[in-house]
Amino acid sequence: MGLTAVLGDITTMEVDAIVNAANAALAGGGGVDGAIHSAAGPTVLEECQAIIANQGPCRTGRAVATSAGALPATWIIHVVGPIWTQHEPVENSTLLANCYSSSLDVAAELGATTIAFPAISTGVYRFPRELAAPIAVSTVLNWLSQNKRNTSVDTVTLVCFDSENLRHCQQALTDIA
Ligand code: AR6
Repeated sequence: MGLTAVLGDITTMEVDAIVNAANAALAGGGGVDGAIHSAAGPTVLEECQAIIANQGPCRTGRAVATSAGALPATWIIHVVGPIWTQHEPVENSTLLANCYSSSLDVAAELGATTIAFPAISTGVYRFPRELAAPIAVSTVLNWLSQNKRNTSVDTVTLVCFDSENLRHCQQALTDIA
């Protein structure tokens, strides 16, 4: 069981499930969401639209799964991060932590062993990166230690798209792990 941080493009990760930093409408967009949909192909957006038609918009911090289309992964877990300017700092932290724990809950329901996360909310949604990284690291480590006896999830990778996010994640791993 373990948590690591790497520099890379999440669309290329050969893991069971990758997490997408989506919006409430699961409508696709820019950033990692755009990269995932364009690499996965149109079937994933169709599945997203079916989920929205069935349940309405996704609440912040909640995760849903689709297949992964043309990606090497088997599943995409779509989760909506907090928009930094819409909440107080404490609520932002709770909502971001919920993104990581609810995605891991969904991964466990799917029976996924390996899961990769992007740095949720640290792009367009403007969550400060130095605050987001320790929340990601501590939430994943807590979830793994609380669920180690009864989960398929074994290996979690934080995929950083730039060296600044990687530095924050490595610092958080050093401080917390
Ligand atoms: N692999 C890994 N990380 C990536 C990749 C990639 N291919 N591309 C970007 N990132 P953002 P958010 C990093 O804006 O802040 C979308 O339009 C990026 O460097 O993608 O949660 C959605 O539709 C950043 O650190 O997501 C929503 O409307 C991180 O991914 C909205 O943006 C997150 O940046 C969500 O905003």
